[in-house]
Amino acid sequence: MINIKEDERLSVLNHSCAHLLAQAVKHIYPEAMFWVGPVIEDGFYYDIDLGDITLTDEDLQKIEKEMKKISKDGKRIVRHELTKEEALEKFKNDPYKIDLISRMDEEDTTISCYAQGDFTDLCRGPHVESVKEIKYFKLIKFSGAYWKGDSKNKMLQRIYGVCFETEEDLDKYLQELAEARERDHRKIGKEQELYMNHELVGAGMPLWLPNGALIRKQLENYIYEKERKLGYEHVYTPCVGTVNLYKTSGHWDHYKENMFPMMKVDDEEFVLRPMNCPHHMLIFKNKMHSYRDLPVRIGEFATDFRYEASGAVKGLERVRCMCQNDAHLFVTPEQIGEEFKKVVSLILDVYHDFGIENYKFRLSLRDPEDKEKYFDDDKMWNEAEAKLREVLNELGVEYFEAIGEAAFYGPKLDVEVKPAVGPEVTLSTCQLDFLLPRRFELSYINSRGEKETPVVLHRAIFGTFDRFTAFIIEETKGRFPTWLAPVQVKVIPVNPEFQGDYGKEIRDYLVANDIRAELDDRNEKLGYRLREAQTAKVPYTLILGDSEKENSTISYRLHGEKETTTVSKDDFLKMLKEEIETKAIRH
Ligand code: TSB
Ligand code: ZN
Repeated sequence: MINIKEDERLSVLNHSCAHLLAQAVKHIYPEAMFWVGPVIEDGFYYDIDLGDITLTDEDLQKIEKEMKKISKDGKRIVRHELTKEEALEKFKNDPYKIDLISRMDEEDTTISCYAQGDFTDLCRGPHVESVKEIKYFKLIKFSGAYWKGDSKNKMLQRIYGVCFETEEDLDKYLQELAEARERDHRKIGKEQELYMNHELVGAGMPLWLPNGALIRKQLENYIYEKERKLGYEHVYTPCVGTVNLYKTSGHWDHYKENMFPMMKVDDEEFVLRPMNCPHHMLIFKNKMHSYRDLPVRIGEFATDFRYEASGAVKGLERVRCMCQNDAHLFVTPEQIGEEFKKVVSLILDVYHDFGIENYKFRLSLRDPEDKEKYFDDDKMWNEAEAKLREVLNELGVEYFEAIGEAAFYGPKLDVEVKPAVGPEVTLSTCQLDFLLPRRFELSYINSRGEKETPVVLHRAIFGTFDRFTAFIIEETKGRFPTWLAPVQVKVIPVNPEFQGDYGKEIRDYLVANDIRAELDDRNEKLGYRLREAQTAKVPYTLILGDSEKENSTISYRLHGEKETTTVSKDDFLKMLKEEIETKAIRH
């Protein structure tokens, strides 16, 4: 989808449309007061104080209608300049504007306003010449938003909208938006009963329902096998640690705002862990290591807790309780390049298996100015960053660089993907770290018999099972490949009275052969039961009538297709097994 903020003309048009929105709101709600109305990637929003009023869908339609009317009137948009003093006087009854004006620089004496008909707003501009030009727009949604994003402040009403130059552009955008909403993992997650949330458990704490749990289990088995083959050793460790553990690692100083607060138990101070590195460092330290043992690769499907702002929490994609597909690889300095390459290859391998094609590699570097977040050792940073760049160039992988995105302990390679709705997120990550091994005083005996500090690679291929599942739901639009589908085969006897037993027999045969098969022998019309299997996006539906029963065959229909194919049950099983074995992707 187009990024409106990056298109100069569209950006101005959307900004003017935000003013048009405000004017319409003012006509309908004369008491309304306005905070800010910026242009964003997918249009604009305006934060409005409507007193005690909470908007409804009908209100949005009413406002949109009023906007159309004002646009038709076609008033010019005129710029006025004021001194700070004049501005304070003009807006003296509007605490929001006073707040904005007061914070403007004394030297920055000219303050501009834009007027259109009976409405004036404080604004830097620029704007289109007349409201006539604002024709093809749509109000998209509304939500509550705290003033200045602070939950201690008043809740304002935020209205989102979007504006284009032509009707076709607007229609195309709305069509894309509708499709994106259709594949939003939160929608499919509900429809297919993959996960749920409950306020008694808490925001960002998903409960995985049986269907979702089945998918997750497949993902766990899949990556576990891959990692085992690559020499990883998996462990289990507690999802808490003492404050001292996180002081030792540096998280307490550099990552505290992302952590749940400390809790006291007897004389110990604990935190819910946000990362698993410290635990794995201690496991490495538990034993003497020679350079011959390295790399040591410690993996864990580890539960972590992070404080994410309540507004940022989103389905399975951004949660407060997550499970990382984590590993820490302890290597000699000479092994960094080789091991980093192996991780990148594993990422590519996994993406290939899932048919993931739209992603970007981001090399995340430190911001050398930010001495607070990043530990101060330029030599170490420069070396680490150069090393990652070198390997990426060697591999011929395309990537872009992002300053200030590194972890506090080192630079990293992140894989960025775009969800159906909302901004890009990181899926996989591989992070280079010279710092934590030192802080934990880790060592191994090198080939000269001396003690040396290992280097650590932190890596998560799926990122978290939570985020990866969200992504895979959206990639497949809920049409999971057969190996991942919670229910792989739905067995439907045409008439349960006559072929019910045969249906049971086939279901039992499939289940005994490790296929996730379910029987639908309810007393419902065949069409109804077939439709339900379609809606649930079950890969295979078996339709069993008299002829199938007599000939000991089955007739199957692939999801989304009309035609049925008749084969023996053994042939069907063989075909299914092969599809599952090869993790075939459904298109
Ligand atoms: C890779 N210590 C490293 C680890 O060894 C680490 O924790 N890295 S991380 O902070 O980048 O997190 C790993 C992955 O978790 C990210 O790449 C991202 O895919 C996923 N992740 C991060 N925050 C969230 C969240 N709030 N919800 C879901 N997944 C998340
Ligand atoms: Zn780590």
